[in-house]
Amino acid sequence: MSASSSREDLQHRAGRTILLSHRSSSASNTVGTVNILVTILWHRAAGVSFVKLPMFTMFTFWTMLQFLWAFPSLIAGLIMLEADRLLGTSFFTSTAGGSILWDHVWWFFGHPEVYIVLLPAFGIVAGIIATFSGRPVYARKPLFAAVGIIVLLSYMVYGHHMFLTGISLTEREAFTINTETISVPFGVLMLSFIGTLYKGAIRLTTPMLFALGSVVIFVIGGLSGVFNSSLALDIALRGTYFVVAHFHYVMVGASEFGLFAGIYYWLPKMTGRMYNETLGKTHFILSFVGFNLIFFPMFYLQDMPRRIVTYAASTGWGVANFLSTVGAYIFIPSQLLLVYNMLMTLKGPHAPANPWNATDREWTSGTTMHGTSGHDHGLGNGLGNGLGNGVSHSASESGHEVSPLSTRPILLCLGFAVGMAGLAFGLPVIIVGLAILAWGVGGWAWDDYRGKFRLPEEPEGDRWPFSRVPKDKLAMWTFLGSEAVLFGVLLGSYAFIRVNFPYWPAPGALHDINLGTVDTIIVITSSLTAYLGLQSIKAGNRRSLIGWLGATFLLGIISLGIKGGEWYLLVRDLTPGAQIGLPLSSYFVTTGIHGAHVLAGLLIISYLMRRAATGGFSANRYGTVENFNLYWSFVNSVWLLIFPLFYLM
Ligand SMILES: [Cu+2]
Repeated sequence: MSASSSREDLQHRAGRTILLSHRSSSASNTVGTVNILVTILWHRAAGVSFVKLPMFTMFTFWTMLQFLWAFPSLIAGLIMLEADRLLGTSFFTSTAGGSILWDHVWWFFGHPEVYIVLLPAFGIVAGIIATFSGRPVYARKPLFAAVGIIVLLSYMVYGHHMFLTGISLTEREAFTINTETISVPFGVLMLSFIGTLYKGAIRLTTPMLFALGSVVIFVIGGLSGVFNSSLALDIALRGTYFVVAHFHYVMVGASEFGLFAGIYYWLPKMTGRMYNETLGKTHFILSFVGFNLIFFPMFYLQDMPRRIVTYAASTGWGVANFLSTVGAYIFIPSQLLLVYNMLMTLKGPHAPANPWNATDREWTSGTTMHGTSGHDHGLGNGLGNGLGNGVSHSASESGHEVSPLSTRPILLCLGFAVGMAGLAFGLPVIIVGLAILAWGVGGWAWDDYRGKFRLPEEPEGDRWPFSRVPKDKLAMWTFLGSEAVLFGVLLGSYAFIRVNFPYWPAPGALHDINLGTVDTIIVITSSLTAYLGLQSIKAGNRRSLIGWLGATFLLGIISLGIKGGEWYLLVRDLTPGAQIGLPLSSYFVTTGIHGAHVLAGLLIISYLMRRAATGGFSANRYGTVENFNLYWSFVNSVWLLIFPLFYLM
């Protein structure tokens, strides 16, 4: 093998690994999202309504809805891209799909992603501004609604990234108007911040300086965004440094300064010690000056194209670029001050319980996060501390120390990641990955059988509007909401391809309609058997539950068998090495992902049967069977969409 071809081979492998690990990280994102959303919906302390949530948690709540509905689009896009690269499908290499299809799928994720990065930072900023103005957050209710509207609009404006891709004029006009609308809810945010500051007793501590810096930078970034959202101006500004400046003001500046504000604000909470205020303020001044010096001059480079190595002196771009370079030499090294300050804090003077005289719960509960007697319903309510609460409950109420904490999920993730890397690096790596995965899943199931995760009921908090919904059911619904987007994007891509593809095969030409019909009847029947199983256990009949689960399992196997047979016949007729046409590309990927869901369902059924056999379910305990029914009906309903679209039309 020549040197260049082995390098290409390496690049190819690296690209594949990155692609696959992106997809697995998107999948774990979904699970984490469900966790955080259900925590916020179900584990609020008594009296904490949505509007009374701590600012960071409130903003995180909305951001999680963006995670939930934006990431599946990225996952679907990456699945199609992988299929193109590894299996020879032609989603993005054909003219009927191509780069426009990729743009749609990518930007449906990509625009919300900007707010996914920005909004949590603004949640931190909102809380900090209130604390250091000594005033409550101004206009909480409109603020809550405004963030919700931002989330909603974020899904509708993505086309402003596609003004010059050849989409129709009507689409471009619609996306211009949508995008400009988004400045209204952001205006509400700014008014809330200003209203909180107004007549406040302002203390310019390091967190407050960074919070205000974040707002100032965002205002500049946001205003420049109004120019970009105009179709006419975008045509002139596209691909220039003006866009680079806008993008960095919003994505980097506003978010990063909010993040820094949060680090300083909660360092005393996290470590129990105070950081050095003078160093913190120096860090702020250097960062603020450095950042603006890097990116503000770029607003003047409206004729300098992006992604060029060098340019002639006659262009006149030299001065602005020189200033940017100076700014970078100030901004980047000054971050070492933050690292140094954080390390020094570990040895710093002890912090009082509430050094900021803040009114949020994480400060007023009188404990620190690293302490052991934690009922921190403030910050922790949103992120992670729900678990900590669980520990203290189970330890105090069961009398002996049984921790529900488990390392198994981490093993599962590790195994999954290694296995995925194996797809690029060869069979031995896959085997190691699968072994770790099996160890993680097996151990997890074993812990579950031993009742490790059974926790006592928590005291009733504010669960509106889900007071009557068990939390695992809520989690299942949330998860299915995200799955609906995944299949929605796959079927949307089908529709896009179908509209643009010139010679779609007639019904019956590719797929056997009779076989599809038989399969559909089996699928519907399996929904019925699963439902009868649920009814049996509700009536307390465990044997009957096992019987119906067995029947469901069998029907699932038969359905997968039929699809396997259909796949075999289709693959047999393909020319080896040739690209797979769009109709079959779409069919293989959509039914493949659906089949994977059926397979996961079969695994769940075998788990349920085992648990039923060991007495895990009864007339008052059948929640898991009910959740499986939800999942199974969802997967089967998706088939009821796939069947007519691919077989009958
Ligand atoms: Cu955008």
